[in-house]
Amino acid sequence: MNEPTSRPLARRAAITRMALAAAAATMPLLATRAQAHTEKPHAPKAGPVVKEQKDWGIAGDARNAKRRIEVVMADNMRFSPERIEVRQGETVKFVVRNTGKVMHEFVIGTKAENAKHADLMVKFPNMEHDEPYMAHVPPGKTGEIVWTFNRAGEFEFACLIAGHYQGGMVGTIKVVSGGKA
Ligand SMILES: [Cu+2]
Repeated sequence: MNEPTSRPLARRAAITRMALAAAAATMPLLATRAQAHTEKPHAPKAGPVVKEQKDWGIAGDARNAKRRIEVVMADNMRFSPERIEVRQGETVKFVVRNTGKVMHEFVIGTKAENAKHADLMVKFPNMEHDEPYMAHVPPGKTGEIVWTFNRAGEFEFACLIAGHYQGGMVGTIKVVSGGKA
């Protein structure tokens, strides 16, 4: 109160410091997230799959997969089929074929999770990522994943390659609880 002229300056300095601190706090977070993805090689999976419960299910065992679903990915940014329905508790072996001329991927998740991940892929287009709920499939090749849908709900499968998700390369998976699928 006794230094009316110096106060606004001090406040501005404080605001700048806060802004810098905020920027410093977010930058490493992004870097760490991207790094966490790059640490995992794209090479074929070796050793046991880490089974982590996700909102959209958990990694499954191939021997429990009584159902096999073929999904085709094409350069028109579409999956075929675009809608899949499974029963809660069902373990599905997805055989994902890329009939296009560019890389595509099949990533299962919630709508929110895929959207978040897709944003990250736009910011870091070369970000490598590999999880049991993803299949990265080069042109002309076929990928496989085994997933257990132990939670009911509406989920998504998507190609998160920069531009593809935004181009509408998304499908839906409905996991129905109870006896009917
Ligand atoms: Cu794609």
